[in-house]
Amino acid sequence: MDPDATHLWIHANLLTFDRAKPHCGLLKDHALAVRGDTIAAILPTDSPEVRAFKGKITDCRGKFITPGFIDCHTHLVWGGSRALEWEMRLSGVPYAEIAKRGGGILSTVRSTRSMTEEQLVEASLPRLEALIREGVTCVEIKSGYGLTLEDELKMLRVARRLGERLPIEVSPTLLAAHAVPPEFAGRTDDYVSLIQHEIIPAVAKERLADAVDVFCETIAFTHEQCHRIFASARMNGLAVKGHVDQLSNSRGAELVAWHNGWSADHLEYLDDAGALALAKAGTVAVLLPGAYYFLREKQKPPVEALRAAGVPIAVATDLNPGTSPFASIRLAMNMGCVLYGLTTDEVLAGVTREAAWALGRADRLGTLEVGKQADFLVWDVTHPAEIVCQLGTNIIPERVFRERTCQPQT
Ligand code: DI6
Ligand code: FE
Repeated sequence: MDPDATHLWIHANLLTFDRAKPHCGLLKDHALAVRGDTIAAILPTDSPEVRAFKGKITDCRGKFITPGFIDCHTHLVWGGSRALEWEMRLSGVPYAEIAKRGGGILSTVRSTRSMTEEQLVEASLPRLEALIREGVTCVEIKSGYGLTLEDELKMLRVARRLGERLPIEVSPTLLAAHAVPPEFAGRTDDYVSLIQHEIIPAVAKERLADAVDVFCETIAFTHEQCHRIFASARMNGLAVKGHVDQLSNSRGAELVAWHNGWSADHLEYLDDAGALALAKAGTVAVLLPGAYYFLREKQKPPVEALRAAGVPIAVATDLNPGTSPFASIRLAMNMGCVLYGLTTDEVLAGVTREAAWALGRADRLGTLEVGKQADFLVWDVTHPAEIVCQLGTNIIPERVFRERTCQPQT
């Protein structure tokens, strides 16, 4: 074992998510050693090196350890509230009709534009704290409620500041192509040009985002427009991902795969050709059952086709004020099982190993492996399925983020 290891967790059931092993890569009664912010060793608890260890020891008494959870698709920075719109939807007014009356994404754009960076940080903190309490150690945060150069940069700075305020890693994503802003009504191509030639280069120059996302849909941006945006992203050294094939099949998954994207998200209308394209490119399918639930959709993503093609599947909250207003990764996992028919092993891998791939961070995050970042969770459960089935309880006695133990705040 690494002689400089400082802290050892013993008698743990480790869910390593080693791809070569079945059932989440379970290692029974093992010890996990940490040096600095890195996993230094993984050994059976009864090995001589563990017995000889002189540093700090935590006895897990058979509890489970997983990698820190990764929520790889959120829009958690926003201003205002859409609760009244939700009430209207409950009474039967469709989402598209609300948007036509000036609500929907554009209502959040108005509120978000009117707020300062500090106000947006304050408004977003409780949502991020809720994710942290449930074991999230890395979160993707999209812009997309600014829709001007200034306001998109503002949102991305808020995302960065949130990562500085709380013990969590933030992966920021530019989503300027979320909706056509009112100033560009009827001139979508001009807005796309602004994104290509001004917004993406400015974001890349200030290193404010890792990736560029789009909403590729009949009600948003066309396949062709998204292609232009992705080409600009790649020229500027940013990764690509997309909201694709959610409400119709616009061959969005193929487009993301063609650009070697990190992930294709939603995918309710994905077909076999799309699934094969994702598999070939190694693009992760990110499933978002929360939006499906809140919109009372009927069309489910083709889980069987994704499995058959060997596409890695991640699960995320899609936390946003309109279609997925909940800050709970465990509820998203539960919905993945109950609504989409995923297995508990699949959703657990979907918020660890596969979510790390979806954020281009698989070299550092997502599995328990020597050399990876020491982000992990101790779970007070007798079986991993309890993490997914039992909601609302605080069953994480210890959350370790880069070697610092941060008790989930209550
Ligand atoms: N992600 C989105 O960005 C849109 N739907 C989705 O699943 C809508 C977000 C919103 O209504 O604010
Ligand atoms: Fe989304």
